[in-house]
Amino acid sequence: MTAFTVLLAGGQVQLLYKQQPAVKLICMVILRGYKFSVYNRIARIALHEKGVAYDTEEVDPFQTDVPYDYLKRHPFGRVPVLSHHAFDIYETTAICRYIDAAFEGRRLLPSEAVALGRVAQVVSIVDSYGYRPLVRQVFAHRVFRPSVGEEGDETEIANGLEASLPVLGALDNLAMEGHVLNGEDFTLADCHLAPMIAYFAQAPEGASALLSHSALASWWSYAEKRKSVTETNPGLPFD
Ligand SMILES: N[C@@H](CCC(=O)N[C@@H](CS)C(=O)NCC(=O)O)C(=O)O
Repeated sequence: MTAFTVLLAGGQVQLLYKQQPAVKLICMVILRGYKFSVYNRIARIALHEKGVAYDTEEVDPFQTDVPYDYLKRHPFGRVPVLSHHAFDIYETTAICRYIDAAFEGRRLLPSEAVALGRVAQVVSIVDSYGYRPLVRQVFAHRVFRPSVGEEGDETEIANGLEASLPVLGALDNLAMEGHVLNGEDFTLADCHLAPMIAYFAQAPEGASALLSHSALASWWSYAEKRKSVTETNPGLPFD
């Protein structure tokens, strides 16, 4: 602390204290998760969109020794968990809704009923039908595993590509309709989808499947340049 005096209107002198700039403030928001996790990145994109300052704590859910302290915060051992002061919350959709409601800034959920319904629909499609084929099958086996010196499984890639087509088709229809994924209003639907498409499009098969869905491809060419998306790009382990 630095002490300094000010002269008040009545002539009294008051001693005030000012925080030194070098003193680090304790961050109230911590995102606990795994750098390469798409779900971790969804929450990070929402935090960046709202301009929230946060710290990160690395937890790899794929290791066998996930710390006990973490499991107390997330009984299913997945990532991420958001901590805000003493409040912990897990499940990415819940985390993102909390971020949107708890912090100032532009709202990431539309107020209008049709668009609000579409946001929830995109999030649910991505979670229920998209994550596994796009990320765990196509990206993991074509891009991530080879990047760490492991062999990808061609059958997983082929099955993942096949299963990704109806997902891309459904998202393309929603982008074409224009209530969400429209390149104008960046919502929680964009936050949820961007990390999955970012990974999927790194596989050559993924990139060409995306290109044959023109509304979705055009949404991605807008979303991939968004600051919150570029700032949260985790790269690959040995980049
Ligand atoms: N329903 C969870 C899903 C989170 C999730 O599956 N995260 C992955 C990383 S992208 C994970 O923790 N996987 C560990 C595992 O499958 O054991 C959420 O919405 O947060």
